[in-house]
Amino acid sequence: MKTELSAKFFARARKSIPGGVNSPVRACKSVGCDPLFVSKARGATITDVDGNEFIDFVGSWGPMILGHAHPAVVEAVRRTALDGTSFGAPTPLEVELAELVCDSVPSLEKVRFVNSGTEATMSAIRLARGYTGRNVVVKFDGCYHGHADSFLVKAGSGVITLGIPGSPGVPEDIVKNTLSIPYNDVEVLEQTLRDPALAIACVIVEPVAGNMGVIVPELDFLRKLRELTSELGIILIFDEVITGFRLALGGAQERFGIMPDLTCLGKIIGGGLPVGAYGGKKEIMDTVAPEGPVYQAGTLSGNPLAMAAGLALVKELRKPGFYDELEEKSSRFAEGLQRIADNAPFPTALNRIGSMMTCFFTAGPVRDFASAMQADTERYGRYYRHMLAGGVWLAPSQFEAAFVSAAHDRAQLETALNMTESSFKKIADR
Ligand code: KE4
Repeated sequence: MKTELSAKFFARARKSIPGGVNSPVRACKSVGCDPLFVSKARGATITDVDGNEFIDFVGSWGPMILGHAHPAVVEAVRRTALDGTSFGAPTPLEVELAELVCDSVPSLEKVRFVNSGTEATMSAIRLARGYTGRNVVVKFDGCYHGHADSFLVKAGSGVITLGIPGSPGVPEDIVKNTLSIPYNDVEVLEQTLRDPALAIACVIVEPVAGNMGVIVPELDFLRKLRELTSELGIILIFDEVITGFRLALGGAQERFGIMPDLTCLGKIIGGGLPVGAYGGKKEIMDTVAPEGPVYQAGTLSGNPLAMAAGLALVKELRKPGFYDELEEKSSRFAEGLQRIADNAPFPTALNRIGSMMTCFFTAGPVRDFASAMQADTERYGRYYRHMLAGGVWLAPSQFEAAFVSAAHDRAQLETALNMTESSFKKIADR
């Protein structure tokens, strides 16, 4: 595979951008190769600057549920841009998208748009602290909620991928208000939430973990979490930046029938443009400025291009049968993966829900951070490189999700399965 142009861009990039990338996990450090630079993408195909084409299972880390460059999304952005790109004033587009998002996500009565998932979660915990007057935030080991100071405690995604303990620059007196406990552990959850010494403002959880690889909650875990937070007056925040509009139109909360007090969204609702959102019960959201005293702001929040892209995308998701078709395609693909994994001469564990999945290179069950960390990341690196050479674009980390989109066709999914089977044979030694 020719990679000369990517190599040249990477060398240039490293002179002007830290690590040559604008987000650490893209540097491909944990999978033992240099990043390829992308020139374009359409549907489920991504093309690098050297002209190599790949079947894409990263989907820009989640937003591309329709596939890349969907005509409705592209036309909406093109048309909107002709009338200006940002005004710093309200537009009808953000009202329409807010109404559509609140109509789609069961627990949302009001929503505020921001520019990233990190801004959404950062704002949601500030709101929870402002609303309750308490400071402690409880999160779960291996969950990642973006890079705001309060979250960089035993976080997932790039933090575990790079094996960094947290991050320098996060003051101890911030971290002391963040408690991280094991995912799927009801006993520790109850002990923690009932601890009278803790003034807990909120619990924030990925209702399906996507940042230590995919880990599905055991149903009593979310149910107990909702029961305890309701009983103790603790705000329950579902971080649905990945699962929102991914697992169902109404996200994980619709799929599991468990309603949080606040929800954080991102990725899909921007159609690939920078959008995040946080929302929930009116009584809580009306504490946000200018309605209430909890301050949060953003120059580009509600950006018309991003709103137009999000509107076009969400309207496609609301068409009858969209999720049934995606589920059918994803489960057929996962069954094929499972058959390959079952015959692999090394331990594997496939976790899948809806169109998000992770094949862990360790014996299952993978149900929390500790079991995920048993994965053989060196073997994953070899798997990644074989798949890339074979034309399949995976997340450059064992601790991320692979996504099936509406654009993946049968032939592409079959090709990916065949490539997986052949890659497994090549990495079977040691
Ligand atoms: P952003 O600030 O990256 O838009 O969103 C942060 C975030 C919040 N919550 C969840 C559940 C998330 O998964 C994320 C970001 N996801 C990672 C990949 N799993 C982004 C990829 C990257 O950091 O480059």
